Amino acid sequence: QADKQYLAIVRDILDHGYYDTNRTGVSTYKLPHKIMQFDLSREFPILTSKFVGFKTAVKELLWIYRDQSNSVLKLQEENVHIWDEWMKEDGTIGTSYGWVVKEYNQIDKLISSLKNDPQNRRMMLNLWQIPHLEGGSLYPCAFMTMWDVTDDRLNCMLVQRSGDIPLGVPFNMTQYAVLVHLIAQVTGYKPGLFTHVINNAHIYENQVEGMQEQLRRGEAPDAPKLWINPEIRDFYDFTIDDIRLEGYEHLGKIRMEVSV
Ligand code: UFP
Repeated sequence: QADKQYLAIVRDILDHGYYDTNRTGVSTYKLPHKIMQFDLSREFPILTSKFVGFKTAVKELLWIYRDQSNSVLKLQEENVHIWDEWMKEDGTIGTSYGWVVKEYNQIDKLISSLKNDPQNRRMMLNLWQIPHLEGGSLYPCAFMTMWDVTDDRLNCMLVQRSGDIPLGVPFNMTQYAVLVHLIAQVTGYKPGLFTHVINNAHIYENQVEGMQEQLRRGEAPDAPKLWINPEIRDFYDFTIDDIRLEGYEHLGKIRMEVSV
């Protein structure tokens, strides 16, 4: 199911995408407003048509929302190097991501609202804080989640302003699905709908071949399952060892270029 929705977007961009320039200097094929929606009670959204670095994705997620230090060195200690080239002199990525989560106490406010006032319609995590954008190393891509409780289920909509469909999006969809599971567990709800909205969905022209290979592959027969340590009741107690993907069968890596 995850592969089907994802690969439908890939096919649509390759068949009908508009070719245009952008900040990086490498042109893209792009379509506006692509949306995926998953029922987390039925499936965990990770691609099987290629390998996705689940551990790395979850480590980055915990770094942003649990650790909140923005320290690139801390990520490096865990063998994650995705932020290396954006590290500032102080060893952080400035006033972005974890910094804005911490500055506005966003996780505690969300959890408290979900527990005490679940019909509140103002529940969100928002990394797009205009006065602090310039102080950060990179403007956040997946920048906002909005939360809702309906029929004892926790639903979440992720809004991503800019999505590198081959590399960024498989990573982002999986890590935010994990976040919904984590928040659901510590607030006592069952995970519900996860909707992923991508404003500018693009494939860089040097990634087209890799995407065509992935389209030819299809998907693995069995979907993996997410395991979360059921003992954890406090969001800040989660470690990478409490979150595992079981039975992840995939059709192997596909090398594709990243444009920065
Ligand atoms: N990108 C993602 N997801 C992320 C992230 C970056 O898809 O989580 F940090 C991609 C989107 C785009 C580029 O291709 O990185 C960022 O460039 P821009 O700021 O010009 O949108």
